[in-house]
Amino acid sequence: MNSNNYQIILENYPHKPKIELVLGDITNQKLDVIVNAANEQLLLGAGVAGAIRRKGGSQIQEECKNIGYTPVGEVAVTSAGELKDVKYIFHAVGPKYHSYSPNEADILLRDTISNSLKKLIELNLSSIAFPAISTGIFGFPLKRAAKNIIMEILDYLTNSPKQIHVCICLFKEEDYSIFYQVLQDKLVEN
Ligand code: AR6
Repeated sequence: MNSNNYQIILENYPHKPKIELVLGDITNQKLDVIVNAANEQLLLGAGVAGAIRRKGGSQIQEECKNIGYTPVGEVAVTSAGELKDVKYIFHAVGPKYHSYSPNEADILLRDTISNSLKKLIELNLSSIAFPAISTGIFGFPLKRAAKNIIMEILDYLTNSPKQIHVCICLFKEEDYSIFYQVLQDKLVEN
């Protein structure tokens, strides 16, 4: 597989949602929402958060400061600052993998996905890009995260009230290949 972009319309789901996998930097995605892999203090550190801070400017961190503490599994919303092709940043607080039992970590990771998708609908938006939340500094094993993230997206899409476009943006070719394979497996199972 050499492509760095894969898209599929789920024809047999209500409202025919689109799922896309992209290899690249999430701050280059032109969608309504970019999801940040955040921490509970909403301090924009390294990884995805660092890229958002660099390109989005200091306003995003200021807004995060005003919101303050956000529990693991939940999502805070800010503007997209200088990221002009994006309407909002959703700061989804993923679990630190080693702070929980594996099953608890799975549930919390899935919560970040479902809470982000709920918020997308609440705000009447229709496209969103997720990074592989928790798989960098927070240490979540990549394949296990891919299964949780993709299963939660597919579960949500079976009940989605409207057509939405969900992109998962991977930073490394190896991560992209794993997500691609997990997505193919889940689509066959469903
Ligand atoms: N675009 C897309 N994916 C990226 C990018 C990017 N620009 N940069 C890294 N990744 P991480 P976490 C991938 O560490 O594990 C921060 O300090 C990366 O390869 O960003 O949830 C926060 O402030 C990995 O697969 O998020 C928190 O304190 C995935 O994105 C903490 O890290 C997530 O890596 C959150 O840790």
